[in-house]
Amino acid sequence: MDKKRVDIIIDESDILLEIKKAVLEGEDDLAYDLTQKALKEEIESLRIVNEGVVPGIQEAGELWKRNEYFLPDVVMSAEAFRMAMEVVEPQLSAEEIGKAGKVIIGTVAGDMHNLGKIMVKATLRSGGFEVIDLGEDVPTETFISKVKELKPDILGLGCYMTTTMLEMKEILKKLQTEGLRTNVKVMVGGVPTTQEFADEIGADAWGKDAFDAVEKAKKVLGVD
Ligand code: B12
Repeated sequence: MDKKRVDIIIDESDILLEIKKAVLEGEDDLAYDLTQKALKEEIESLRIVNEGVVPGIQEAGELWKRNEYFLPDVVMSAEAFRMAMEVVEPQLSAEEIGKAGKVIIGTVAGDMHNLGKIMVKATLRSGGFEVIDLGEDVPTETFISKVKELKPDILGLGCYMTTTMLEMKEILKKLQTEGLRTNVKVMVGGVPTTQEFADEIGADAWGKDAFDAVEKAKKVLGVD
């Protein structure tokens, strides 16, 4: 391999490492600037997300688990994650948004986590879906009324704590009793969820991560 090529590779992994560090250390402005720099240097947006932004928040989570990070540290990392994603998200958008279908997405009641949902939203858009984000801590009634009003192809539910998992079951039950269940596919995801859990509550699909979410969304709708 010639020297020039090696320099490029070293530069790319350096900046991705710097992004990871900025997210981990909750340096939101730095995370924003570095992400912009990475894009300017033509590093692929998906690499920036997968090798910089996501590992940063994952490591913050690990440190929290080991009691080396406290809640305020994770809050700062989350903000840096959000800022970096803000830069990269428009780059992920597909040319023809809405072609693949319409998705309503939201985090279930009692749960304020949204970073995973932000990623899923970005990758679904990059996969050609129109995505309407209802936000976090969304009451069951809001999911139901929005399904009635906006008639999405897919309802995406995110849940990030074991304590809020049962909200998903409630939403599915309510869709059934309101006669809406056959009109919409339901896709669930988030840390405590599994394929078994999705099957148990009668969801149509489970997404392991943001990329799997796009694949599963296309699969349940039968689009490529
Ligand atoms: C960042 C974080 C926070 C941030 C959230 C900031 C934000 N804006 O979201 C802050 C600091 C605010 C926070 C608060 C709390 N948190 Co918190 N948090 C985390 C942490 C470290 C990372 C979560 C994250 O964002 N991961 C990064 C994203 C990119 O990954 P992801 O969420 O897994 O998403 C991926 C997939 O799951 C999937 N996916 C996600 N959503 C969807 C949706 C669909 C439809 C599909 C198909 C797929 C999909 O794709 C995503 C991308 O690949 C986790 C630890 C962990 N290991 O998850 C704890 C964690 C989730 N939190 C936890 C707790 C307890 C709390 C608090 C209660 C703490 C407290 N004492 O106040 C509060 C909750 C407040 C509330 N009511 O919601 C616990 C939950 C434990 C449990 N009961 O299950 C965890 C597991 C930490 C732990 N080990 O104890 N938290």
